[in-house]
Amino acid sequence: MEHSYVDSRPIAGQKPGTSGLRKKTKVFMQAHYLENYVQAIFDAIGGAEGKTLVVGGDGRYFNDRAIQVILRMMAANGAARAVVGQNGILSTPAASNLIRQRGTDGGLILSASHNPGGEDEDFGLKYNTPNGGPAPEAVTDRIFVASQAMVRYRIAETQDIDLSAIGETTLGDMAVEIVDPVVDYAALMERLFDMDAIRGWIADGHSIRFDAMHAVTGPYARAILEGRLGAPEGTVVNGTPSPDFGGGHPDPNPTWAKTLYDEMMGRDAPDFGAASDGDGDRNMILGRGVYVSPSDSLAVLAANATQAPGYARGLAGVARSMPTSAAVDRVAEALGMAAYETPTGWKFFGNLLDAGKVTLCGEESFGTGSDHLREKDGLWAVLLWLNILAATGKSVAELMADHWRTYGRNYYSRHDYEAVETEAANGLMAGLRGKLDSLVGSTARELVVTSADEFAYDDPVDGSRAEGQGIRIGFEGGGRAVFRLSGTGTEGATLRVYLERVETDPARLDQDPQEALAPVIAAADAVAGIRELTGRVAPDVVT
Ligand code: G16
Repeated sequence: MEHSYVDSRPIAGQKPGTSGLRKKTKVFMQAHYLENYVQAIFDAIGGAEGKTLVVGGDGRYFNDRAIQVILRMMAANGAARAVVGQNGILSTPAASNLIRQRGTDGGLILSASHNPGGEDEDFGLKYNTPNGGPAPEAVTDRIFVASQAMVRYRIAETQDIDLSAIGETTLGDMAVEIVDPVVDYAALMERLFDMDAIRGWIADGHSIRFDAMHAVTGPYARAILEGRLGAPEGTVVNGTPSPDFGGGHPDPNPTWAKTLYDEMMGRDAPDFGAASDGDGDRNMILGRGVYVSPSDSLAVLAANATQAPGYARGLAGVARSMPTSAAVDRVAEALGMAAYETPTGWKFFGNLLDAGKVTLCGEESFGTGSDHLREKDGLWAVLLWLNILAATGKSVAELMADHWRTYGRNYYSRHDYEAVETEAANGLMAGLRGKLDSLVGSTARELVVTSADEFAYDDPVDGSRAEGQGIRIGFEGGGRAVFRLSGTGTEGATLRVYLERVETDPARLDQDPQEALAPVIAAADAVAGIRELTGRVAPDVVT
């Protein structure tokens, strides 16, 4: 087989963000763009020679063509084996599972997650390390450096390879193993959960609605919920993946999964509702008439995880990203567990999970997971919730009410201002950074500022330090506002404002979060000058 060296040159901006490199699809489709980045990944991990890598993606537009390029580059760079999802499809959690189960040298995941797909939308690619998790910053920094030193890449000159038939084939000297994307993942779920109890709960007449948002989780949810657990056909909606996610935005939150949200708030709502995102790692949980915020979901799962066989021995500890509410910390304190606070990005949980310091972790951005993988896992969260509902016999609303009575309620909301002019967003953050010291003791609308800093994280396992991870403002009475710029957007800047306030008065646990948080919202705007500096009067997305 012919291998070619193709002359190239560094392409600006190939810097991985919160989770891999995400750009407009057309940017990825430019000559040499994908190739440079893939070669940079290989160069950063000591070459692909002799390595086995898992390769798969969420099936978005350009997935099929990009995967062919990646396989040809692996072959030309001397890789020994590619383990590929049938038709190039693997959910992010399934890819993480395969990397771990096969003990591979890592994997390449083609996804821009919850970002829309299509020729005019977004594409992404990330490298996961042999532990199955997203590459840590030391590795992504090396990838960026390699991309900026690129002079040529290697690619095999061959025809496309047929990825439709399960089995083994070759590409030059490289073995290509095409696997069923669902089977190994479903088997893992069966080991963790009391499937009989969930099956019984469904057979008793409890109903579920799962919205796969035209994305990759459809086949997984159908196989597990409708197949193995016996939920009626039609339980999974929007279950056929499409390259542009049905023209939608595959982000499971009340804004983008509005149809499901509205159904769950209606009179004839099912007992349990959930949605997952483009690549299957995020989840949104709902009960009849109740929306469970991701931060609360993490806390409820931590408090009740021992109901599931996979966690019956108890949890070693829990971790959450800094902007996630402290609801899970209250559970950890009550149960005598360690609680860790990390920067945004699942990659920061990897060391804690590998070291056995935590069993469960989660983020406000609709991600929850455990030590079963090194990625967040949407369907896993759904199954753990179902296991808890089946084991306790309580409804989602009852579980939430009990939880808040026991631990107090961390009212929480995130306000996103999308596609803000980059300069304005950077200016707002720089302005805040510049006045951190003078803020303490000042009054913002009705609230006195009691603390103000920029979050930095010292990894307790490898000692690495991550700085500039979000600005935290604490207010009198326990309120908090956090300001961060998204690391996953592809257009301008997205300003995220995370708002929180804890309430322990049993008579005040039933408020609308926006109302309960109104003083913190007003104070946050006053401190940061959001309206003046961005020209925006209201957030684009409220979760
Ligand atoms: C990615 C990361 C998450 C992170 C989220 C939000 O999620 O994997 O760990 O919390 O981005 O990041 P940001 O606030 O920077 O946009 P996903 O689901 O997009 O892979």
